[in-house]
Amino acid sequence: MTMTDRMARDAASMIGNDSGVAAHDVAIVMGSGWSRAAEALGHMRCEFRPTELPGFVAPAVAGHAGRIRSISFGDTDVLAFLGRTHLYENHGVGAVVHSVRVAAAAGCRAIVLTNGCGSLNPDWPPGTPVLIRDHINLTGTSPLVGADFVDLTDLYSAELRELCRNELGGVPEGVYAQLPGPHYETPAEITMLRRMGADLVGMSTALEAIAARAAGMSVVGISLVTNAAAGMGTGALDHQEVIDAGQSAAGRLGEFLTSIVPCVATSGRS
Ligand code: 8IG
Repeated sequence: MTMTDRMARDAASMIGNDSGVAAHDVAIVMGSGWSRAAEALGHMRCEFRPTELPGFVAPAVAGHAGRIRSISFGDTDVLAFLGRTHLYENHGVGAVVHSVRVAAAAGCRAIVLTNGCGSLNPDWPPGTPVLIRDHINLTGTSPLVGADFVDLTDLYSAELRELCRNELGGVPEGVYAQLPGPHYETPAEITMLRRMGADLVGMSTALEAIAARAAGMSVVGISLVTNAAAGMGTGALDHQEVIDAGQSAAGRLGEFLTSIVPCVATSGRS
């Protein structure tokens, strides 16, 4: 067992001890704009700061709350990560996927990865939630090392996407491109990404999805469009716009999560 695996196992056992939950069902990672939606999810059993658990690094970005919560939601035991570690923080790809590995060690069979992102589709303005159908990993790296040839053909489970679409009604699906950041794109890069087949662009999620699949979890990805991608909108991109879009969508995103978490949990149990 590697040191990172050991830290994930130790963090998971601390969560298990404090929550009294032997095995959680579903993990949710709350990205930019999503943290307030966690409040809709139900009764909080216990909460940790990242620095209280092995292997987590303290969050650096305004709008990324940085808490780990065990939540009881109906029959479902949810492990919610409010905020994430990004590749651009330079703690390495292991730190980026630590939450995912803790979720797997805590028993989660499925994970919902959320993010805020830029939109390359003029039909999807800020405030639009989009299911991730597939991704393009442009980080140049992988959370896996060695001869770990994980199949990613159906990474964002078609079955779970169908369940979510039925539950949510009319939510669009798109391809998410993960770039390393922390800078946003140039308009020329957005043109390139559109030609590659990307609909959404951001700085997270793809590496976590790969780690989740490698750990045997089902994966659901949901993006909240917080801005038009560079050159697609009217002006410059700024972080406040991202925070504002999340805050005004928080209520809807909360309903969104409460309606899909039971579906995701049920499918994870079978
Ligand atoms: I929120 O437009 C958010 N994150 N790369 N580009 C990239 N990341 C983002 C963007 C965006 N918006």
